[in-house]
Amino acid sequence: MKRRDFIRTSAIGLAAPSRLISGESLKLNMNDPLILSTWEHGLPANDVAWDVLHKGGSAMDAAEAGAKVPEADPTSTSVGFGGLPDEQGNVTLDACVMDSTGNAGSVAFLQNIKHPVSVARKVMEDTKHVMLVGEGAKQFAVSKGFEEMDLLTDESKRAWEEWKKKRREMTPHETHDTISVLVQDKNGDLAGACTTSGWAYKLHGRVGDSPIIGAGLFVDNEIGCAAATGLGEELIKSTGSFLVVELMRQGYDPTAACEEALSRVIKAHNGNPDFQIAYIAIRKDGEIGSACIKWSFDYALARGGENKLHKIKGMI
Ligand code: SD4
Repeated sequence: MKRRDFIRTSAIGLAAPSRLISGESLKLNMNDPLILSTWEHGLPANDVAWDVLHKGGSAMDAAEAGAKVPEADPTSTSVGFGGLPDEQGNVTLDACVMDSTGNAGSVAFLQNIKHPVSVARKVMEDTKHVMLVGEGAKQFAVSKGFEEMDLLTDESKRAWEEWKKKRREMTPHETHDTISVLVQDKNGDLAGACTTSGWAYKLHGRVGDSPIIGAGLFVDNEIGCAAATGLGEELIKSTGSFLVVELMRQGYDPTAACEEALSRVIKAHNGNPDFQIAYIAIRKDGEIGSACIKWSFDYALARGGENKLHKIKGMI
């Protein structure tokens, strides 16, 4: 083991408590709901989610409503309507939801439907399944009353045509901004939603982490919840969001849990990955955390009547 790795491992070893925690041991801070979401478009998403909570909606209602904000916004080029297309010019969308009962729904490689997060919720609530993909997901959405529409805007079409001239491979951090929304309502219940148009100019048919339960999002109402943004392939391989929640169960605080999950990815890439992953996490007692591999990452936090963007620096 290299010295640097040894120091990192021992430092984490010291920080990590040795016993598993249970929900009962985390004191709930009732009546203090909070919404935590990714990137700057998390701010307007949080506003809408907050309204939903204020009107008595559940954590799941709020997370879905928040995620729908960038989905509908054509200037948000990595989510929903206006999202950058795959290499063939198709906008293909991934989304999932998970609620406080541990129930989950997801859609992947969905086309021509503006609100994949709402289709994911319908999969969760109206079917026996967790995940629908592609044409089947679209047929299901249409059967539930979702309208088909062209999601490629003039702007995103222009960007794709420009890209086609050189066909340079883009990594998600260049076109980033998946939205993940984590919510704790006034009862202390947790829920989350995640939605994206994925890696810009990807291969047709590519699916990222965002619709994969445990990769892009995971909720365990006893312990906490976590969600991700960044290079989906690496998030899938590390079962990232599930890992963050499990580390919180082992006693890591939310930020330490995000860092430990990322340190494994960093190590797997010889200490110097050339991509971004960022996590956000809420522990059941209302403590929040976040970490990112490199560069910087912004998360939006709404709590106590304030909705603010916070910038964090990368671990390497
Ligand atoms: C993906 N995780 O499809 C998404 C991309 C992303 O910010 O999060 N971008 O891999």
